[in-house]
Amino acid sequence: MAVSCGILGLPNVGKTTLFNAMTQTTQGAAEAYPFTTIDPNRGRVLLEDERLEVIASIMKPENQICADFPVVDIAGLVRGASRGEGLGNQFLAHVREMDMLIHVVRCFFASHVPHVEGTISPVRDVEIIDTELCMADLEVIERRRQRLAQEAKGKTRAARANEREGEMLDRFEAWLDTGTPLRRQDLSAEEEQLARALAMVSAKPVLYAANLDEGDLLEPSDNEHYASLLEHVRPQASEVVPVSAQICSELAVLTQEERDMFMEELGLSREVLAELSQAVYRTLSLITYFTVNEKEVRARSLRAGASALEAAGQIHTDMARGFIRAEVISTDQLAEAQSMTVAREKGWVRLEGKDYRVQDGDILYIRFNV
Ligand SMILES: Nc1nc2c(ncn2[C@@H]2O[C@H](COP(=O)(O)OP(=O)(O)OP(=O)(O)O)[C@@H](O)[C@H]2O)c(=O)[nH]1
Ligand SMILES: [Mg+2]
Repeated sequence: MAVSCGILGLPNVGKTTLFNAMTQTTQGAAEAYPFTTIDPNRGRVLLEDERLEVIASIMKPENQICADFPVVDIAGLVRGASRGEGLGNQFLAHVREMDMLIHVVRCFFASHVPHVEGTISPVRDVEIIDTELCMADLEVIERRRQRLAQEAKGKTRAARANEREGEMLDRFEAWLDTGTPLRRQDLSAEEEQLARALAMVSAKPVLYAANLDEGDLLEPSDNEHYASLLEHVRPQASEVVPVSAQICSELAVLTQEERDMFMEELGLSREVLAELSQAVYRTLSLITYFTVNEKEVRARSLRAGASALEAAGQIHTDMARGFIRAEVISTDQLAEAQSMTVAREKGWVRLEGKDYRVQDGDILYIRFNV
């Protein structure tokens, strides 16, 4: 599934540092001055999954292939961006293309890294960005209204069709005027569709990455800024993941052995980047299923609630066209059986039809005929 995830936030909060960590590269320039990033950095995040190893140990394929998703490190956004301040509209154009946003919020001190607002204050920073997103959407509404009016001129049929959309735009406008992003409203299916069609930036799901000093990573809630951010976000549906972009970017380019040693030195038991990727999947409501043959075991991402037919179409269009049945077993059951033969004897390999809702951790073998 080609879902893309954009990294946004004020300048100098550690967006590029986090991008480098997530993509395990040193591709983006991360410097202690604002607007280091102008053109977006683009990369892919590999989603490590222990279940691949479990399946591989039983099925012995030649290769293991992780699921991955594209991530884009966008230029820093400042107060007034929706009016063209900073990199303004250029920045917002990139946000429009994204399916979700990781909003990096600075909680680290580092006196050598200037903050564009002068002080560390995560809640204020979140509000600045939310305001800019709302203002950008208000502008979209304005332009859309002009367009609808023009289309409808002298045509009663078009005027009537546009009326419904006009009503929805009125509701959006009233909400946005109060400074509340559309993602925090309970939108109807129709409203959600319109927000998506117009690429409303404040409607995109957000995940907060609280960027902490390395010393605070062990006990994030000891950091007062992190605590205030949590409190602020609590009434929203969004998650907050504590990270230290700096440490993660240093860890990301090490070998597994070096990484284990470094983490032990830091007293760190959590795989911070894996937690972040998992939160991305939850935010996008994605699940992981697996396909396996002699050549490879492969993790694939799918929208939660999607059918076996959709999964088949994602693997190959022929598989969807000639779909007969899906053979399904959960990773847990395969692990318990320790072989497909035993699993079959136990009746754990089920035959499912095209409407079967794929579950997280399912191993799918699609039978098809074209
Ligand atoms: N101490 C500390 N410094 C950090 C951390 N993350 C980033 N920095 C530093 O903050 C500065 C800015 O980091 P960048 O990753 O370039 O920030 P950015 O948000 O991409 O900035 P722009 O591209 O200018 O908007 C660099 O000097 C980083 O080394 C962190 O977790 N801890
Ligand atoms: Mg940057």
